Amino acid sequence: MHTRKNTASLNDDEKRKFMNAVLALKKTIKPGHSTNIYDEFVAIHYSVISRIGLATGDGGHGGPAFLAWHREYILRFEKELQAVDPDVFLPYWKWESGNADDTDKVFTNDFLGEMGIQTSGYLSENPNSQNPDGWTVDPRLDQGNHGTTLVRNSSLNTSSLPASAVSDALNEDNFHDFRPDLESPHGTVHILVGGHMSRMTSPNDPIFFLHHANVDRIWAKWQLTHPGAANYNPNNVGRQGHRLDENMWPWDGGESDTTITSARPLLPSTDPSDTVTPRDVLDIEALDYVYDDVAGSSAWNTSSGNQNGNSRCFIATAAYGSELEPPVQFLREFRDNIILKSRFRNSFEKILDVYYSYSPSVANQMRRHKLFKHVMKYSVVWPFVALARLVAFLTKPFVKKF
Ligand SMILES: [Cu+2]
Repeated sequence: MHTRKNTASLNDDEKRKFMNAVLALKKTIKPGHSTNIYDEFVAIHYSVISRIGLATGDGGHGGPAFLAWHREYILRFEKELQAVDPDVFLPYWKWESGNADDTDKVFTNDFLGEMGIQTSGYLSENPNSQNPDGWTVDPRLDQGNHGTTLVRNSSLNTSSLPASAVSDALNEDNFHDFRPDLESPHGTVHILVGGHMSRMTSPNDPIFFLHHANVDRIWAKWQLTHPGAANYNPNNVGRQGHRLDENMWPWDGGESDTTITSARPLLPSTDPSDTVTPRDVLDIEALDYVYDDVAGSSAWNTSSGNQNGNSRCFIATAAYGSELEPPVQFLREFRDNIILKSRFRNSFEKILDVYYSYSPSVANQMRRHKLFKHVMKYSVVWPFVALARLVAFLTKPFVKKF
């Protein structure tokens, strides 16, 4: 089991190892293959948009399998990175957090490179000390003709990143509403980064994989409260390859073929027995990874143990519908930065243990019964938030923080 972390929390070593593994994939051509491992991934993403055979149309976007297809796709990419260096994992770009740091720390020259044309750093076409071989985009995989030098918009307005759309999506109760509610802001982020990221050949820019790790993380978060097959594609609609038990191209045993002729010669051949359906990828823990702030479904049954404290304001989260809501984030910070750093720490931890043991079931009831949710929100959670704000205000060293 490995953990995918927020990019903003990576240390220099983790960043360097990740970028070096990405460069290794760009340099390595497997025996008998026609292009490097990295560009094979670009070719697959490009090719999924149009298929014939048993399946027609886009097998990975604009339908229920959007999330499942990309989960499998980036997991395979991560496995290739780990074949280069077993310490490497996919970091995620937490673009919905509303915190500029979460974005600014992604676009730096010691990592994925700044915005605009990549003229220095790991992804520059010009060889340099970080990347002696340079980085070029294959013209056959350049939908939109952005050129062989990797390019992005010249700047990224972090305040226009779609934060509230994600909390709205997390509030949805069924997959049929959740999936388009997440796919839409995901597309906005592609466009905001711009350049190569704005087309179906977007994996040309490695930021793609950090962006999609975050999309996958948001799905995993929603799945905490909506687990399993019952919460996938309940109406069972969609093109071939989008339903729960249908194979997803290119892991479909040859049931379909791409119509994207420029990409076809670059595709790796697939083993007919290597098939994957959406059902196969519903549970991230079964796929052997977790996110640093999504403990996995077991968190709801665990009363103690370190699941990473961040996501455990159960009742407040249920009251506000999302843990991204400011009052929930405030309570979390209040707990971590004031109470757990004060001299009351020991007694407060005992209270927390009790809270963690009973609150998931209360939170589940709140999700089921609207009236109960409202009663709890205004009679318990809201007064508690107000009280905590007062304490935070009166606790002098922390006044500025809030
Ligand atoms: Cu995609």
